[in-house]
Amino acid sequence: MPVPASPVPPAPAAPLGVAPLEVAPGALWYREALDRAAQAALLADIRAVIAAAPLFVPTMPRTARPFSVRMSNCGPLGWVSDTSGYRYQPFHPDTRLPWPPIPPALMALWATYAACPVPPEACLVNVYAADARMSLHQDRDEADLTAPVLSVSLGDTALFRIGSDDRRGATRSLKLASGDIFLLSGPSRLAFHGVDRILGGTSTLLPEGGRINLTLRRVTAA
Ligand code: MD3
Ligand code: FE
Repeated sequence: MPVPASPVPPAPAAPLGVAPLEVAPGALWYREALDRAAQAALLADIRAVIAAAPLFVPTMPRTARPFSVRMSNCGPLGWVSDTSGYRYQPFHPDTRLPWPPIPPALMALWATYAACPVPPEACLVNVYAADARMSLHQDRDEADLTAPVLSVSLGDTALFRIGSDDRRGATRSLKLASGDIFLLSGPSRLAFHGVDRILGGTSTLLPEGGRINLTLRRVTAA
């Protein structure tokens, strides 16, 4: 049976009793959603993902300039960038092996927070050293731009910036801390956003310092 086109799902009621802050229409910030034990368990899962799918350094399509953020993925698809462009593909760019599966704990977070009837297909793992950043951009490499994106922050706090779907529009800055969950749905799905800097020494979760951000994404249209 074909799945009928559905409108962008409404914001979920506060899961686990954590009230979200709606920082822009459809952008829901669940501060301290994960306690320390849940963060540590997720970190162990992601260490295993990185052991199977080593961090790679993406490069800008036009200039071949390396990103300061290192990346990996899990799930049937993973986001990569090189001189051929930005894209999702089912295998690691260096090892050519399939990406490892999305850990069950992350699938459970999608079920709890995303209010999306279809499962995520990609989890992008962004690893920020103390001096890494991510310039203002939109996420629009996904064929399905109606599904939400779910972000989980681990480690040092990020000074994160989010605007509107107009690059020249006003932006606001948020400090995304370890254990925060951020859901981008509705009009905010196409908001420009980036990471201005990492605030060193703000978390003890990662012994090496820095930050890991996980984003769960739906890629293909139903
Ligand atoms: C707003 N990552 O991987 S997560 C990215 O902290 C990315 O690593 C940042 O931007 C990071 O593409 C931000 C929060 C986030 C993720 C996806 C979004 C915000 C978003 C998609 C649309 C609008
Ligand atoms: Fe993004």
